[in-house]
Amino acid sequence: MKLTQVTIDDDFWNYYRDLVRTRMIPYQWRVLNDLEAVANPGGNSYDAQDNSHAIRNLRRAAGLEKGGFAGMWFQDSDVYKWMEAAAYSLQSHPDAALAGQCDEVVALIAAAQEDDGYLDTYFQLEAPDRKLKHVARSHELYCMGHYIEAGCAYYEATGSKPALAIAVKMADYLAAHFGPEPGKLHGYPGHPEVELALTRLYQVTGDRRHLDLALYMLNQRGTEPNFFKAQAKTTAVKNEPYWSGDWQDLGYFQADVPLTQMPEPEGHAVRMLYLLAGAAQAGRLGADDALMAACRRLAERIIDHQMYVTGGVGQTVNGEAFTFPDDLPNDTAYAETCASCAMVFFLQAMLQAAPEAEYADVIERELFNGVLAGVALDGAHFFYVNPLEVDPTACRLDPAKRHVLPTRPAWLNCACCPPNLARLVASLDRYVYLARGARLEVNQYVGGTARLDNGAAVTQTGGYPWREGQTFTVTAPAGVAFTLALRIPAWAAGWSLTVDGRAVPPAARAGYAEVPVHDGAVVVLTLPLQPRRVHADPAVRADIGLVAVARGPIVYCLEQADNGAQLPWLALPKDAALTATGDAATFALPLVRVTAPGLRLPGSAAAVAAGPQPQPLSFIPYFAWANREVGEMSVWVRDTQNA
Ligand code: FUB
Ligand code: ZN
Repeated sequence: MKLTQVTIDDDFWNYYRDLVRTRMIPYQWRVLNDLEAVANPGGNSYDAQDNSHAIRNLRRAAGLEKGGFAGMWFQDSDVYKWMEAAAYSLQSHPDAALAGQCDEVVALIAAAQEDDGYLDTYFQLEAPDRKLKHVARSHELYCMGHYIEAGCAYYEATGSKPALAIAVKMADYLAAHFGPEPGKLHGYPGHPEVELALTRLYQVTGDRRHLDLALYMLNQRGTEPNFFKAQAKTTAVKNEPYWSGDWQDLGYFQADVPLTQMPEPEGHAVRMLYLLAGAAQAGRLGADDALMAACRRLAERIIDHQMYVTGGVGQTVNGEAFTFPDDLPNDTAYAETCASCAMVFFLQAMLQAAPEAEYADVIERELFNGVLAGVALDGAHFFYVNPLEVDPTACRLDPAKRHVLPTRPAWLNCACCPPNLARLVASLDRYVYLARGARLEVNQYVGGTARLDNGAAVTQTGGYPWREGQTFTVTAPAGVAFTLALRIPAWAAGWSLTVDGRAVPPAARAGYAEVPVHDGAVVVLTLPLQPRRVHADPAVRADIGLVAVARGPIVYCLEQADNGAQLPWLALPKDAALTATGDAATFALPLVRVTAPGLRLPGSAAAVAAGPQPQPLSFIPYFAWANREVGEMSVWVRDTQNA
């Protein structure tokens, strides 16, 4: 049984998918073409200090205008991720004008690509003699990888042969320069991404050489003699104009040991996760058991010890990196939006390899929390860093918190996150179902319809994540029967199921409730959505004595706008009832708040004698924070004995 089509029609996700289609894609197009005033020269270094110039760089590389390169040296990837988002959007909403823009971009990219397949506008415009000389830092393979993904997506959406041809030509270039053969670079990129892209190209073209190159790069990484060290001794220089400074240690690049021997996730978080995403895809497609075992082990280490309750990953601004197990500081967290996107790419590949409800749980956590927090409800402001605690004064005055912004800028100097988020939300349909044999797994609770190659269709409806009760209605040709495997989230104690109106005993196998279905079957799954308290593992020093609030998959936070200033003085007594309350008025999309009778602890020496005073607490979903006036925010609140 295979999925032939998944459509989405869901109250919650329609808001975000419409936002991507009607706001983010057009807005980002204008930004990439320098038509939006995003520059903020006086702002934090995370705000855009200048316009994007990304399309202009391509025009210049194509010889359509004169001039050099501007922006981050991997800026090409912003265009490619935009194009990938547009491709997914076209798949669900055909739009001739957008397709026309994409065709223009494809023609521009084809004109900028060199005859041998190379494309990286920074090197073409600024340093043509430095191509592939410093692969640890250069991002050439990162950019080409992002194009390959975009080219595949656009080909799948529209059948564009030119888009696919560029990708194949790039892959041929890479195969001509990397590999075990004498005379080639026995290496891999400093920023993994192309490995995942090559697996995608393999799936589109069926050409095994693409998968083999991905596997080569993945298994070569971190072996001796070390490729990065070798380039450092020969062609790489310490102070590249695009990235000066000391040689970063190999762990930053996940290149000190092979992935199969890496004990803990290490180094730059997004690189680590893209590496794992590529390894999981290549490992499953190439039946590389050692890579898959490494992916499973590292997934567990990340999920259990280096992931925030919001799904955020990457604890420190220094190297945008992992630190060590159970170190999860809330107010200096990095938790880049791209890292949450990358967790989804990685764990989806793991799920494709084998059903593992926990991975689908984490994907859900990322989607509703870590990912969505990256974009404002207007679709035109973006977080790069996603902290769990913010004091705007500290952001301004504490140099250790410069990376933590209390409000989303209109664009970012390093603009990797906005188009990453756009392409993920636009491709949400890929994450809802997986067909495996005669079993249709429902991994995400998102309304819409899944069609199967046996002629059956499953329509999912319901008010998730706000209201209980998801309904699955099956239509199927006579004689067609299959199993619906419904993920039971780990938080869903007390879940229940009815089939054709009759309650069935709730039994889950490896995290999935399995229901045999045929034409006309109606299955209703009730995942209880009463608000709950969440405590961190006691090993997490930053969260000792604190509690968070969640409801279903949504993690909540306190904001100053609802609760006043000095959030650390607020406390949630252990016996305080948590109440879910609909709020359709405050934000651009209706949501559910959680309220509780709380306490405000004495805020001055003089007030200590009076003791804690009652204060109602109002929690909003974490993804919705920073959409009103600038103020404090905290996910964790003091956990006190009963009032
Ligand atoms: O290096 C390219 C992108 O910039 C990474 O993926 C992000 O983490 C940021 O460092
Ligand atoms: Zn990013």
